[in-house]
Amino acid sequence: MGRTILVLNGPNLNLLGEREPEIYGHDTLADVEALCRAAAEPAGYAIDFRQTNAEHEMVDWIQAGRKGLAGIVINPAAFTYAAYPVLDAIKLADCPVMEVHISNICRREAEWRSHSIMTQVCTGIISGLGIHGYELAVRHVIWLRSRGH
Ligand code: CA2
Repeated sequence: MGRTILVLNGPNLNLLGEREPEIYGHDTLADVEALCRAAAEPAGYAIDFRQTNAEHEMVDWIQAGRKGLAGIVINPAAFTYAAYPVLDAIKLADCPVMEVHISNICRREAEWRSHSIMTQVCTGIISGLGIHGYELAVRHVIWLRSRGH
């Protein structure tokens, strides 16, 4: 088991903090990265933090980390709803995979945002806790590993 947690972010999250702050808050993706590092590094884990707007890149990154990672934390963003290649890649991962959404996808204005296709292949989901959800997901991976899961 490795000591790296891969934190993946899907399309448009590079704009976090610039749009719709009433839903997603004012923090940027750099703030999210700092939060993840602050949770992981004192426990002896490294964070590999990435964002992409391209589905094939997301699949490649999950595949590359298939073995040897402590865990994956993923906010699939709009890939959540229809990106079956990403779902298949997650299914093949050999480590815990935590799905994170900044907003509560079950109480959004658009009904389609409630139905994640990813949850069925993830270890768990955190949704609606803002960027704190990323920190909790990182801590959960570490907690699982400390108990030999
Ligand atoms: O709540 C989340 O974290 C989401 O995964 C964000 C996705 C959205 O499609 C999901 O339904 C929920 C991406 C939202 C659009 O991108 C933005 C990025 C920054 C600021 C505003 C929107």
